[in-house]
Amino acid sequence: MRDVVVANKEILDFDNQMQIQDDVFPVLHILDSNGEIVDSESLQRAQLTEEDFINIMKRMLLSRQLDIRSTKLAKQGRFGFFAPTAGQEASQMASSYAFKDEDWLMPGYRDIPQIVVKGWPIWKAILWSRGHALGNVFTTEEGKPVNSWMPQIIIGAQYVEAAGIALGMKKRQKDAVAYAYTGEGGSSQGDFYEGVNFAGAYKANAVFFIQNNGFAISTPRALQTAATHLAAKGWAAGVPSIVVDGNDPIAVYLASKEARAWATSGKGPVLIETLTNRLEAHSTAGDDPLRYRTQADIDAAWKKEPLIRMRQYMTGQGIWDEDKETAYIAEVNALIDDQIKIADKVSKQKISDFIKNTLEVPSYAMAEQITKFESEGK
Ligand SMILES: Cc1ncc(C[n+]2csc(CCOP(=O)(O)OP(=O)(O)O)c2C)c(N)n1
Repeated sequence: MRDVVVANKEILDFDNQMQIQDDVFPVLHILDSNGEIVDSESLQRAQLTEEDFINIMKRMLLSRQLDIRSTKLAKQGRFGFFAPTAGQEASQMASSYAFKDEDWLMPGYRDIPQIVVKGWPIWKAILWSRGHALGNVFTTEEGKPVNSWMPQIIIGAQYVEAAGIALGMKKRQKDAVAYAYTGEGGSSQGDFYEGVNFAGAYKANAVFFIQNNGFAISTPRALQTAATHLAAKGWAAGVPSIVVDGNDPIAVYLASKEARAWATSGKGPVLIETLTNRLEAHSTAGDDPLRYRTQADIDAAWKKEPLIRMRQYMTGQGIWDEDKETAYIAEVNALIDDQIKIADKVSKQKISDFIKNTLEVPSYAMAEQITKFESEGK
């Protein structure tokens, strides 16, 4: 038995406790920013085949191209809402690669690429950005359901939704999970804590991601929470929680895969904090990052972005090269061109339809508005 006097001293040593928090949340990383493997045992554990590597690389490139094209369309006024994703490709694409069609994705507004790789056509994503009702139909081109909730705009709310769906899966003994993404800002919302706590209490099949990209719009992490490790917020709910290098696709994939296995085995949820960086503006609606961060900070972050290291590693392994990348980027851009045409051909949503789509049974005031707009042909 420990000397109670020493233990009491430790308990009251607040500085020491802060240090302990640092020590218990080391960062999982496997592929460093130079494209070198720093932990070959974990690489083996990930069991990624050559095909998997190529698929993850392609998904990350698809996401980057969607980001570039969406930003351009937004500047031309041809897009609606867009939250840039550059820098978060490993955090979003390597994580979602670990999940299956039957798993339910609970995305935030920045998580459009995860829905697209689940089979949601890009033209629907474009319509969603424009606020068109058809953009909220989560089916593939062939009409098969895509297990994704609509991107959540209310920060953190998807955690509560995920907890409920995950409990349903647990009760029905499904071999599936609900996986939800929020940002580090979202991890300060009430819904976040309630969702993780509920899922933890019921040992529900959930995997929660906090994409710590450094900023909640213009507010840096250190100003919006004193928690240096957001994963600690999962510990408070008794949930295994880890911090992962969010620019390392292999580490993110391994963490996600193991979290899914844990959650489907009946042991309850897992929380993963991915350390990443939002390389662009918060959204294309007028945010200027240079008002709250320096160009030098942004330039340094671009050097650590996930595509560079994945490209270097795969090229060294002889499974990727410049020609393959150029050809794939051309293929993706041709696809995006087609998808933009499809989206542009869809007739504009009438104001009356917009109101009709808000509630299944319109309120009295809404019914009045629908009649008014319809009478004006709008
Ligand atoms: C409940 C709620 N409060 C405030 C907002 C306004 N808002 C939109 S984005 C955002 C910042 C979110 O930051 P973070 O969770 O870190 O995600 P990121 O945008 O960096 O991906 C805020 C406060 C909102 N959408 N919902």
